[in-house]
Amino acid sequence: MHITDNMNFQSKISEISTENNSLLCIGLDSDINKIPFHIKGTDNPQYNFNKAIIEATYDLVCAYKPNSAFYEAQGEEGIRQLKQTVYFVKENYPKIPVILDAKRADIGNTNEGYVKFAFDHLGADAITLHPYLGKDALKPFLERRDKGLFILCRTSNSGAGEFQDLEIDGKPLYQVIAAKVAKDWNYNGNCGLVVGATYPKELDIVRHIVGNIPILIPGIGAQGGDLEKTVQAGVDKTGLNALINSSRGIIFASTGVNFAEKAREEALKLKNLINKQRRSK
Ligand code: OMP
Repeated sequence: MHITDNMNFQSKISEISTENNSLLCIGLDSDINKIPFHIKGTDNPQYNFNKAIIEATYDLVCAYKPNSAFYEAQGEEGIRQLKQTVYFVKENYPKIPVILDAKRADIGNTNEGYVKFAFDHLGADAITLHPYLGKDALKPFLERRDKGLFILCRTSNSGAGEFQDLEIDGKPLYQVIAAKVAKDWNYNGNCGLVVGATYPKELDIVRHIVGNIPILIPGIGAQGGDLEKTVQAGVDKTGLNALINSSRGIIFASTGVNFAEKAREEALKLKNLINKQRRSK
């Protein structure tokens, strides 16, 4: 067991964000069809690809976020390589948390199964969750005080407002979720929210509602989110607790043999741009 296994997720994030001076989260969305040809032909292509990306960027990030979809798509081979990836980070860079992006949630006893898979089998430090079934159903997750839970609040997609903007007592649903999570669900200090970088105005509102809880912010890079506005709106008063994710924009910066080097270049560029905005807030 690593020393960091006893720390709660928010402390882990604060520690590594400070140590690496970074709010950058790299999304390990290692689509088998997009990984470089010379890696695709190896025995564990998704793992080998991830390992190279991690070795090239571990000093530039505050977290890694593999999206389960790209591993599930490869069946049991993919799941095995997802687990290998999580353990590679745990064993070599134990201070860096791994967020499993799986967007889970079901009724309570079913969630027990998801909890076991994500945290006990795969070894992830955090997971993304849907809020739709409510606090009671999410108890098996909420009770894991050693893990981080990122609840979807305002997603990055263009149709996000279809439900998330529906008003309840004059307030859009995403704001109701933000307030619920921060004030009611976070009794173990393990909750965070997901807000897309494509909605900086909404991100600003959410940050004001929730104080200093961690916000995972995808949508920079391939989805075209505005970095300057995102950083200004996303960080808390101390300039921390925003995890700004880019997946394709970094990991597929090049498909040549130099892919890891190029990923590092992109990651460094983004990390520095984030810090520049952070300082000017
Ligand atoms: P890129 O667009 O390639 O940077 O990837 C974004 C990643 O963040 C993907 O894994 C998405 O599934 C995920 N994501 C969003 O893009 N939008 C959201 O609102 C929420 C997520 C997420 O939960 O991470």
